[in-house]
Amino acid sequence: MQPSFFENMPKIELHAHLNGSLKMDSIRELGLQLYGENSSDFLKRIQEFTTFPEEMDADKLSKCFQKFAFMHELTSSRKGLQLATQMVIRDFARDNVIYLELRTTPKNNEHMTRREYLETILKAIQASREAYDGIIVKLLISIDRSQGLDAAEEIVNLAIEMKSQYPTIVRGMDLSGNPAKGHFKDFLPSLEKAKKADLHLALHCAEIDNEDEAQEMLDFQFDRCGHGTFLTLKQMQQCKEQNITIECCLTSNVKCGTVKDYDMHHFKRLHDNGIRSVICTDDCGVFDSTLSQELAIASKVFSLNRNNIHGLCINAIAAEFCDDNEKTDLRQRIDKYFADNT
Ligand code: 6MZ
Repeated sequence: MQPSFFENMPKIELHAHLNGSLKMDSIRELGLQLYGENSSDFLKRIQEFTTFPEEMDADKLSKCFQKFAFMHELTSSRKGLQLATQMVIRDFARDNVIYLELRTTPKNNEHMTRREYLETILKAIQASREAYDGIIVKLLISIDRSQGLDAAEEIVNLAIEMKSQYPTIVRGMDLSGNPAKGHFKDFLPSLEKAKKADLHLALHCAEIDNEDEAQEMLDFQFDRCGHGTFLTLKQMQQCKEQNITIECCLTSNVKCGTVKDYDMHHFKRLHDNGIRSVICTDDCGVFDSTLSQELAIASKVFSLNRNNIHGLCINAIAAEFCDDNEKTDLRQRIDKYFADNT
């Protein structure tokens, strides 16, 4: 299959962090819009943020988290955040993504409260549908495990409130942030509350080797597992039994050093064992990739044929946090593409 097959294919993205999905060109554009004449200092710093050392480094994942500070600076004002959200949606739409679940951690600073942060993004999402060719965008609200429990509690309460105000957009919650920091157990009450309020849960789990924590998470039960890199085979089977879909982010894992190389990626084990997985980008800006490229890599490295790729799309539809009418419509669009491109 040619790269154009993946580029033209209508695609579904289920694991994309808003600030990590700002592409280099969009960062430049945003810098110019925000800082105008004074943007040259800022532009000089761009290069360092998408550069990853080639050699394996045990600390690579932690270093990756330092890169986000750069984007957070750009989106610390309402204007910057609104423009960034629009640009991220635009860039996914340009890659023919027709359904996008964006996730982000609400931040508070001198310009915005966490509520205002979310409202700014929600307005930008509402405006995006017409602007970018009918793309459907949902929002998952993240708890950052490296931050405290008070922040988590405030964020869950906001998520519940925003879900009632924007029921078709706010669909679920995520637990993310540096997996070496914080403990899942501490966030249990907040996540229980989210579950009771019918928010779907897509949680980062087993991104690093911590079998006990992964087990606690699986026993808690949630809808989708971000990464799942270090799940044991038994835990993968548990995902299958519990109908948990695993969001595989190939380039992210390789660049962060949690997977040595593409051909060592756990996607293969999942695929071979019939455990439902999907291909996602994670942070397509930071990792300089696109969903089309990630699917092309998966197809090449794991020898996936057209039916396998179609199967991955069907997995993604099954795992989306949207309503059945939207799923039916997306399924028709994707099936048509495969029928027209035999
Ligand atoms: C865990 C990640 C992540 O929320 O500011 N994030 N959390 N594992 C990953 N693997 C590489 N990549 C990104 O987007 C950036 C934030 O998403 C989380 C981190 O908390 C990061 O600061 P937002 O929009």
